[in-house]
Amino acid sequence: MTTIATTTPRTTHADLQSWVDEVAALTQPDEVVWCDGSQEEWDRLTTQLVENGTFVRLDPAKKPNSFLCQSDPTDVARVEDRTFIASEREEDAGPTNNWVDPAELKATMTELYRGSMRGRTMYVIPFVMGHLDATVPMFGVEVTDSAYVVTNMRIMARIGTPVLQTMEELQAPFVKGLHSVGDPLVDGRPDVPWPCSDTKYIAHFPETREIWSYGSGYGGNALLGKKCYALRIASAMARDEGWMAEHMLILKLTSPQGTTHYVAGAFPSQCGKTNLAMIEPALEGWSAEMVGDDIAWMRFGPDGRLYAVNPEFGLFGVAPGTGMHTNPQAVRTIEQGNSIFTNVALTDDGDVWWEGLSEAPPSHLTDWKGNDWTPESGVPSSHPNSRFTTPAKQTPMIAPEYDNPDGVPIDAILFGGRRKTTVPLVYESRDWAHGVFVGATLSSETTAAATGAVGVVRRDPMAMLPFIGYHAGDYMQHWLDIGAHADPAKLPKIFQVNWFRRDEEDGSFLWPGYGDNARVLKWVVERLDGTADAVETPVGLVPTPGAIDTTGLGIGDEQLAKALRVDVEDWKAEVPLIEEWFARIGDRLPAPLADELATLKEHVEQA
Ligand code: GTP
Ligand code: SPV
Ligand code: MN
Repeated sequence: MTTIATTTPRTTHADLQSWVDEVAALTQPDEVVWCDGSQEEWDRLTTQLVENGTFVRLDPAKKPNSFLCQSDPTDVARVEDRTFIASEREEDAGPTNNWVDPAELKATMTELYRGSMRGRTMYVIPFVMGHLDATVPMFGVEVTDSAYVVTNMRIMARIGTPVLQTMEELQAPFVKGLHSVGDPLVDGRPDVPWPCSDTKYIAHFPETREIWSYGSGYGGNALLGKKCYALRIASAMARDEGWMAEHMLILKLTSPQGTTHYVAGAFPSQCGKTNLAMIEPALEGWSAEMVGDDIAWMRFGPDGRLYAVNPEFGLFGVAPGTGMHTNPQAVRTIEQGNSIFTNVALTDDGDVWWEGLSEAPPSHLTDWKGNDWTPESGVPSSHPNSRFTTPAKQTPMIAPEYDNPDGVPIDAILFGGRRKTTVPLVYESRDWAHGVFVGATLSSETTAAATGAVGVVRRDPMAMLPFIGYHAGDYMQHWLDIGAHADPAKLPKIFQVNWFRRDEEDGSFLWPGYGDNARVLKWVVERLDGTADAVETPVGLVPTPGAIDTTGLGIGDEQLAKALRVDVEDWKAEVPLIEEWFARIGDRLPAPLADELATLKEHVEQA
């Protein structure tokens, strides 16, 4: 028998209490702490993290109540090859997920968890994704032995006492998230600033709505409300219940005439969601407000339209490339403090810096690995997947609708990825089924958000490849079903965008991006309103020359034409890649998508 310090019941939620007791008995922490989400708790934990060498307190005059954290250099990104969808049947995980039999995986992981919290504190974090006053609040509880996780969760989700009280009142079901860094403190060994393990598992049990995470303290591996719950588990719930859990930003746009539109955008990791969600439009008279920057939960409203909610409470944003010239809103958000910076560089005067924050780098820094750094060092000062964790509410341009549990009605969905070639700056799909095809065949170059090679083109359906909690073919079918249940006139229109196309001659970006992306958004909105021109191409509807507002744009017509061009030879080369992708989906590929592929093939052959 193992005894642990806290065995007195702490909640009247019977299922929660017995699960916490069970986990504590298995993992054997020194202490169990129930997180209340208070300021006092934050102050206590951040102070402790500073004392342990995990956090460096930044100069309060520069970043009040903010901390720098440098992770173990091996634990810096999501680990897709160690991520598992352990559904009862292998076929339900589909061809794109790693699968292990759930009983077998639980047996393996139980042995890893046995005693894994020795010498540590086990924190119990009650949280809700979305609003506590939603019609059906979406509860979760994360049990973790990482104080870093607790502090990040307090920024990223609504946590603590009010959540627990409502859970108790409702005796509500909740998603169980078990997390251990997998580094027990035994034999008097002192702690390290960033405990983790070489053995990593990010496991999901979709039928029982459970998450078991082991060995990593980083981002999407460890902040279980985010990708694990709000996408992988929630996508399985959404399939069962007729809604959608998507890797999407949500943006409110107001035209100079005062009309408002809501746009959602699915771009793979590190492909521009946060930047578009915080856009400062380069076009006079247009304004933008952020509803969400990473995840959208969409349900049909009583009027038959799709309404999106951002289930998160904070931003876990990519640091490199974030500066006053690219994303001024993000800079203003983090300047207010109350933020955690992971794997960026420390300035000599107690502030943070990363590539792209300012044009000229400081003459000396401590880099993300703790080494002296100068502009001559020849390596980046910050990890390419370094991040800021910051409260969404601090964003100056946050939309008031962010607080509405009913969400906002979506007028348009953008799919986008990083493609050096082939994919034009923007085009519109012909109808919902074609739009689902565009999403299902979305492709992008891989980024540093996940471990593994960077820059390799892969298919990333709806930017959800690493996040679909079930069979990818069934997921595509679910999108078609959503369309079939709706009045076509009320469905969002679907577009594809590509901010990352390169000039074949010199390799530079053809499109300036960032604030200038408002020009593309304007065309999208005008298409919704029926006022903008488009030409039919083999892939879809592309703006006519002149349909994109170029007032004050820094590039010439010729370059814009290159960005918009549909090159038939490129698309002839794309078709076999799509065929290969669909072959991988196998016999659960929805027939309408096979038909769409046949149509595309016909179009490019006839062009
Ligand atoms: P995750 O948080 O990983 O899901 O990423 P994200 O989709 O929110 O991407 P984010 O907005 O953080 O952008 C990732 C990188 O792409 C950053 O370095 C940005 O500076 C860069 N980026 C974003 N938008 C644009 C753009 O319009 N053009 C170019 N060239 N780069 C961009
Ligand atoms: C992503 O990789 O898409 C992210 C960062 O938003 S993480 O939370 O690590 O998943
Ligand atoms: Mn993301």
